[in-house]
Amino acid sequence: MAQNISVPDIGDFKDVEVIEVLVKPGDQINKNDPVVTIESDKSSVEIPSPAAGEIKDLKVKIGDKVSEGSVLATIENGQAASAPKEKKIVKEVQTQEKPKTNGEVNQVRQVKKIFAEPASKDDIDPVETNEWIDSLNSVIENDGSSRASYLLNKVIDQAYKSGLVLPDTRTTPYINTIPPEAEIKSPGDQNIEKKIRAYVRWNAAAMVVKANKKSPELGGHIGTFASAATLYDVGMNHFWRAKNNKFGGDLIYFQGHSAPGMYARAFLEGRLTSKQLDGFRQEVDKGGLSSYPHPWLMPKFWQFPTVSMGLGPIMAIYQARFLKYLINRGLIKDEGRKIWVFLGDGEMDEPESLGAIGLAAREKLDNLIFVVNCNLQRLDGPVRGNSKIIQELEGSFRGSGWNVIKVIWGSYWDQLLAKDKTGLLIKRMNECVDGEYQAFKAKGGSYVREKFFGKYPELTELVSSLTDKDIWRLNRGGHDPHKVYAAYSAAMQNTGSPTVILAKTIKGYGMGKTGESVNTTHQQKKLDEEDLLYYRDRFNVPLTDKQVKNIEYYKPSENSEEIKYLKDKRLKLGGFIPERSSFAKQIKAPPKDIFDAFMKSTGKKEMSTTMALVRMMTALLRDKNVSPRLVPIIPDEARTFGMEGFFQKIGIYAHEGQKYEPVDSEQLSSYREDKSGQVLEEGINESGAMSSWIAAGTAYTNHDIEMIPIYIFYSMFGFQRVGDLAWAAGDSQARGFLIGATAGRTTLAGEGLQHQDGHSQLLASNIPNCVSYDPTFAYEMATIFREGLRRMHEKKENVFYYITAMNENYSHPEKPKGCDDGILKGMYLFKEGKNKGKTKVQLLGSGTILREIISASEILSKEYNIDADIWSVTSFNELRRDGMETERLNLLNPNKKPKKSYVQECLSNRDGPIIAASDYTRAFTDQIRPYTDKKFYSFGTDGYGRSDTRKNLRKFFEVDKEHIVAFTLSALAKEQLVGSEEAEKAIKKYKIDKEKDFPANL
Ligand SMILES: Cc1ncc(C[n+]2csc(CCOP(=O)(O)OP(=O)(O)O)c2C)c(N)n1
Ligand SMILES: [Mg+2]
Repeated sequence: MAQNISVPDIGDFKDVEVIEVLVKPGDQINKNDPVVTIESDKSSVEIPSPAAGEIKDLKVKIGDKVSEGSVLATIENGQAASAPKEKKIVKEVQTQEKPKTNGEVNQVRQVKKIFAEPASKDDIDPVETNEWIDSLNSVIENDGSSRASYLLNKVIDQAYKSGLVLPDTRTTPYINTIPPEAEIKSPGDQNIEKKIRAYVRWNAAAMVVKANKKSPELGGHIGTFASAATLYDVGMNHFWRAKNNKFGGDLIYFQGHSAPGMYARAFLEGRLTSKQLDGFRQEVDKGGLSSYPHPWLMPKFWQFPTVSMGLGPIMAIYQARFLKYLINRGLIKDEGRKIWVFLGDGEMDEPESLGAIGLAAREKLDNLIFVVNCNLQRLDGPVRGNSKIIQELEGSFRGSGWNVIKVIWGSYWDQLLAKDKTGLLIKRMNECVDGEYQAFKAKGGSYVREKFFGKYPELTELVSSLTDKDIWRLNRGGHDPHKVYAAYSAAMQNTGSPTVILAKTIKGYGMGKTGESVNTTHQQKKLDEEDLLYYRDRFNVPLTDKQVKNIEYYKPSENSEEIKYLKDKRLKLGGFIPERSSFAKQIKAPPKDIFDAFMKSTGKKEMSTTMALVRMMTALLRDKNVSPRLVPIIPDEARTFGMEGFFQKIGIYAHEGQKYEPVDSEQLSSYREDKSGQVLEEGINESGAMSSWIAAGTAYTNHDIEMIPIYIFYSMFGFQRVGDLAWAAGDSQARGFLIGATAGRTTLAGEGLQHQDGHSQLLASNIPNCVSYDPTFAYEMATIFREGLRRMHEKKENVFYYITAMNENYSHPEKPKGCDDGILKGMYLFKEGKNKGKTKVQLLGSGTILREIISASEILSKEYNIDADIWSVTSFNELRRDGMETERLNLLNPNKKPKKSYVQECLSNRDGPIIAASDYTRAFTDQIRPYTDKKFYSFGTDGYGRSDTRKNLRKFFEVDKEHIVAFTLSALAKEQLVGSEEAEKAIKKYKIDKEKDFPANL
């Protein structure tokens, strides 16, 4: 029996136009297959079939207007009822955790509520105190730790109910989280590992010192890696699994300026030669090693650019989330891969470092492990001289729901802590601040005896049998491979939350007086002979004095136990790290006909380029190759850009699915969260969205799968807000689209100064591998977008695209013949002047201002008998790049016939001066000024934006058609091509206020 397919609840919209009919009579379709696409003035959305079956009658055609209930088609053999959209079943609801008790009634005697009073500091009844502690100990012994925790939780709940002020539980005492008894022991050979570590340390320091002998300009850091060597070594020997044909590989974000340590290890592994080490920081000639991790400069080695502090942590968090996204969408296997992130304690000051830790906990990213190297120092001095960075970070991470593992004290402290029955040692550890801890390691054992242990007679007694040397040897957790191994093991086991390891170390460890734990350590890049000999002795590096003086690297023979051990460890872990590779398959660019619809005129129908783009994305979602790889990323602006149709169609990624029935569940564009959802809805979080975009744009190397991220944002909150991340994206060779929507200083009307973008194109132009466009018409957008897909995802070029999209609705003409090449190169002749007028002008426009240019040309022709050639400039940025390259080539070949830049090719044989205008600052259009001999006048929107109507704004910034006409006449008058009185008349006619100040001053 035939059933109707009708329009479901589409919210407040009525009389919405059908823009695509996707089925015909006789088609067999499945439930939820799209039947038609409808489009309001803001967004387009597909209407899915409520049932499977054969299409019988089509009741609508393109151009028809429909509302809720309108019948679209009939379907036979349909099983489900049509009209009202079925109620969605709430998916992925997790079962409620069962109570652990059998409905136990709280039988505890109720006590009188009291007003909160601070906790007493004195022990007024030590016997009672001991009874409590004994009770706890006996529960732990007899019923286990889980029961003990349960009881404590109950007691704490009761205490809160009674109004007690409880101790601050954000932090735990200043001791290791893992007690010695619970430490998992390393299976490694400590003697060999110690030697390997010594060689890596030596070679890392030597390469920095050698480079600076060549030239002090080269710089480098010794102290950072010196403090982190053990943290890296334990990971390299025991934990980090490389990518190979059986496993996707762990991803390690190395702290930027610890790079010498990674090179030094790669040297021992035989991956780098001593000549390459000699080329540290000399990157201009081939073969040198980059100063910091830069995939752009060492594309087979480094994976993640981390040296701009704060970017590593936020990018890594979104990387971990994206890994789960790929797994949950069924695009890659879950292999238990981990993401390790190495950070400086000073780096944790960056807002980006801590800014996304809430998301990591919320998304239960147990594939993520942060290791913060807490050497207590940054560049100028202590990170937190007056308090303790480890405690501060513990509080922040615990508060956000992370698993925190503190690695503060090394094994030499274990016995002292075991002997400390009264808790006085822990009290002393708790009360000391980092400024003191730093000084302890700079000033030697007797100083520590006096200043640390000496505060309490009991502690002086505790270390009375230790020599000053013994006290000096009391090590910090981050330098103790046993403690580090135990922490890494625990982090690997943890499930349900991300882990942070807070490891206490010494900056410049082993550097002696000149560089250990002193405020100037960070910039220490030279070691004199004495320092070098000290460093060699400290770590027992088998080099002669002469070799030390020559600053030779040390590498034992290939047959030595150290090299065999080190290689064997890496072999067992699947290969070397870091290494960058890609085995991703290309994505075939979609057939031309997907884009054909955009090449035609829209007739009277008006739409914005944003709408055209969203339509293109909707069409791409029907292409079976492209569809699964699209990653639409939106920071809470889907409705602004008319993308709410995606919610239903492809779902919003949510790792827990949707645990609630959305308030708008009856509507077609209902908010649908799904474990396998495709849209990354990032909330109001541009840095996070950009980090997601980078993760998706580099999936081809990090996960061997080519993805197509499309991040759409308010253009003002793009490069300006996250410029450094965009730079890192370029370094990472991310591929994908950035769409600066609601673009243009006067096109986004009514939003004001902080919203109206007049320079994002210029910011984009500074990133060498960012290709940017400011298209006006749908066919330009389609041509550019299609080429972007082809270049990036089919040809695998390491570029990314920035395209500005506007929210101004207007009709779009048909694509003029033969302009594809010009659209992509940056300009093409949109319309030629009729050559009937008395003189001629070349009008160049980009984005929405091209339309003002077109209108101005009509006035010029009709009222002033002036012909204009109209050029649509899709990219002043690309034109400039071509111009610069051509000019350089010509200067280098003075004896050859000069080549023409593309701008010259277009304009040199044309008559009249050039008038160029855009919705960006004049610097944008001015970019091509050097590449033409003609008189060049540029107009733009220099100055702060402000809220008003588009018309008023264009008048204010002097980029409306009237100003363009008047300025053109003036320019022609200057060239003596028209009389100046004509220009004067026009200025009067259009009521242009000559007294008004230059907009940039207002
Ligand atoms: C965004 C940014 N600002 C400043 C710097 C310059 N810088 C490099 S290292 C450093 C100090 C780092 O201290 P910390 O994070 O504690 O690392 P450590 O060397 O102590 O391990 C600074 C300020 C940078 N690399 N990035
Ligand atoms: Mg530090």
